Amino acid sequence: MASFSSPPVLTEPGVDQAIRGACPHDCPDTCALVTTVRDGIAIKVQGNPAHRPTDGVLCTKVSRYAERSYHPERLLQPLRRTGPKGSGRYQPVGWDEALADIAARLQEIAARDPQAILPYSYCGTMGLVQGEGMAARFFHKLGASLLDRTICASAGGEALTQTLGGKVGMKVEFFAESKLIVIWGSNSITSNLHFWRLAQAAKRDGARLVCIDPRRTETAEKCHEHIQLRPGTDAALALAVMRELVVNDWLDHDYIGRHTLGWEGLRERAMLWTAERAAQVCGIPVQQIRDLARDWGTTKPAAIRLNYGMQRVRGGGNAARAIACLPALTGAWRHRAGGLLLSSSGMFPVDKATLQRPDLLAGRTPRTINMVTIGDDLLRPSSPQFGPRIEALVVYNSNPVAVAPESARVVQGFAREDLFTVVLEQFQTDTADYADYILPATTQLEHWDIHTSYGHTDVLLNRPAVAPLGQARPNSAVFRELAARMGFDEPCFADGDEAMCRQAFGDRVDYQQLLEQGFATLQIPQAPFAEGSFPTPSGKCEFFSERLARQGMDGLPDHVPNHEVAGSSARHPLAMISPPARNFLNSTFPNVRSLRDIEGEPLLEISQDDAAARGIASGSIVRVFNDRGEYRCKAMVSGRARPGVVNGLGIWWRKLGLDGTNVNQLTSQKLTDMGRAPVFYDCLVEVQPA
Ligand SMILES: Nc1nc2c(c(=O)[nH]1)N[C@H]1C(S)=C(S)[C@@H](COP(=O)(O)OP(=O)(O)OC[C@H]3O[C@@H](n4cnc5c(=O)[nH]c(N)nc54)[C@H](O)[C@@H]3O)O[C@H]1N2
Ligand SMILES: Nc1nc2c(c(=O)[nH]1)N[C@H]1C(S)=C(S)[C@@H](COP(=O)(O)OP(=O)(O)OC[C@H]3O[C@@H](n4cnc5c(=O)[nH]c(N)nc54)[C@H](O)[C@@H]3O)O[C@H]1N2
Ligand code: SF4
Ligand SMILES: [Mo]
Repeated sequence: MASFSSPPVLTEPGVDQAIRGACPHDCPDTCALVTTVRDGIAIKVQGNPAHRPTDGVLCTKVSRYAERSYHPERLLQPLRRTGPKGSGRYQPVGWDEALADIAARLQEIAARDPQAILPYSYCGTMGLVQGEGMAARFFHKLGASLLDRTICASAGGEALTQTLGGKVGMKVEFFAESKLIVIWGSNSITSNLHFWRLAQAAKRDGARLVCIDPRRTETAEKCHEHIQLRPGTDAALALAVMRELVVNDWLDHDYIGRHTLGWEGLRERAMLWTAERAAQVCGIPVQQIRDLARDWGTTKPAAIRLNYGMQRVRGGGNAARAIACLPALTGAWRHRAGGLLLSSSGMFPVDKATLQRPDLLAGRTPRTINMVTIGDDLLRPSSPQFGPRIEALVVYNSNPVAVAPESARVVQGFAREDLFTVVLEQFQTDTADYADYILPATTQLEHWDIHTSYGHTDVLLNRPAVAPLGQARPNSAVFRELAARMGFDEPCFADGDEAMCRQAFGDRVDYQQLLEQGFATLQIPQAPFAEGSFPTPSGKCEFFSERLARQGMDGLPDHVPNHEVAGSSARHPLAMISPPARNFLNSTFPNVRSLRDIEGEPLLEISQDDAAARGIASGSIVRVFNDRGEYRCKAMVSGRARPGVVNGLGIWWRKLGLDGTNVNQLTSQKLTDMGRAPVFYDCLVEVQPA
């Protein structure tokens, strides 16, 4: 297995060596790491002080990355199932035997119809090589079903693309110079820590911070103003702000005239949203809306840090579109410290064609399965509309049994005895418990990779710091081996991991610089849209989207109510949101003892009023339920919860929960208005003492 990684440089006994790397996690900060290695063992993982966005600081979770990598429960050898699916009973098996059997099983299914095979992956690592690199080449050549990777960001991503032309926005460092920062749908202290440090710098310089969030988060608490709206009502708020901008003439007419499209229509739409009407829908004081509009209309430079928390509801796409219109209305983009940032990932010139080789499909057009509806899709029989029943699933970089919505259906699907499931994992997760084969994966300390970011604009290189633990192998190595066993002989299947790191950007990024300092900064103008030049078809900020209209959708943003509107069900009167816990990264880390100890146990935050009405005391066990399922956890009566809304902090492993479930037992497989994304925060429940 020499091909997957040039081994880490050996050091003299007792001498420390520092290896530069990149945090692999699905976090906008994409920190640059420095791992200290002594005698072949990683002894600490720290932030690289030379990398400005990281500034030498890591979050608590990744400061414990060595603890996670050397965890006694790391999977270190391939395993074959011996008990019933879900039982978690396995016996060790050799790599050769496992790979030979897997290749034979996949080949047999592919001979009938390769679309019966489905890859299932997300962002366990954000690396371009261990993510959709060699894996994509393999599944393209195989002709497997394609996976629509929508579970996180596709509603907001699509909204941004329709409005601004792509996942583009402000350069994050200039938030430090803003005079007004609106943190919209984000708990920065938890999930975007390095942005929070910039916001703090701005605050010290006199900036006003406003947070828009149904939960009173630690971030909301530290802002000057907290607008605690009902989940799924952000578009109503944005439209009412627009109306105030119009009636008070806080508009930049010159910018609107030269750099936007569809203002007449949007203006008309906004005029329907009086502050009073929006206040009713959002459940907030009228004055807060007026104040937000005044702040936005009269402060320069003003910036919005939008984040994905606000788009996990039915109208998430429309809401992100409405908010993305606000900077153009006031000409905020003119200043480098003004505008908006949701994601910067569209600014990276990744050579996907070389990395993922979609040409290996050779004219075939496999069906696409939406990862959000994996529960239903695993249970679907063959049909002319759906195509063949899913017979094999290869899971890597993801834990769908814990993270996908409506877990009861997901579990039922994974439990199918006739489904052949392979899971590449570092730990025996809820998903791994349903695998026929579990293949041990390396961690970021053990493999090469290269990274973009969705919160800054630097490319990062990750060198292996230590040799793979036990028999663990990188994802790339597994797919390379499977390709060889299945007779795929294109030269790209022989590319090594470091070679793939070089291919990811070709000569568009200075690889020498990556080797030398671990990161390379993209050359991007400081205020990219000061003179318009949006990457939309019109080159303007598209308030009206011709492309949406052509798809039969509303060309203008509007408020689209939740699927499950609070108050619409007497049996399930409470809205539930399930944002991430500070010390986990989605479902990664609940098994790291020191972090689990900080989080404690699965909790449901409930307001004083809602708890009293139900006879629920803080610390007691509650039953949270709706028609999709039931979940037990501890209640915490808390000022963090808005009356009418409960917060079920995620994402615990099901097997660590009180009754072997987690919060996704309650969420639905319904989709957003745009981007075919999940609606984790659009979910009605009732809560009772257990
Ligand atoms: N520590 C930690 N960091 C993480 C993660 C993690 O699990 N733990 N997850 C990572 C991932 S995958 C992602 S996608 C990013 C997510 O990054 P963010 O989108 O910033 O995610 P959250 O911190 O969940 O912030 C979402 C906030 O949105 C609020 N919210 C819920 N519904 C609504 C709504 O309808 N409107 C508004 N305005 N707000 C709403 C929630 O209460 C929550 O405070 O974070 C990443 N970083
Ligand atoms: N209720 C609710 N559900 C949610 C969310 C929510 O806010 N509320 N958030 C959603 C969001 S934003 C997201 S992004 C998804 C996240 O869903 P996932 O991307 O599935 O994220 P994780 O749960 O962190 O699972 C990643 C797994 O990949 C593994 N892994 C890490 N690195 C490697 C590697 O190099 N190789 C292999 N083979 N495996 C590796 C980790 O051990 C981990 O088990 O969850 C979604 N689910
Ligand atoms: S999870 Fe985020 S904040 Fe923590 S080290 Fe990784 S990139 Fe940095
Ligand atoms: Mo995410």
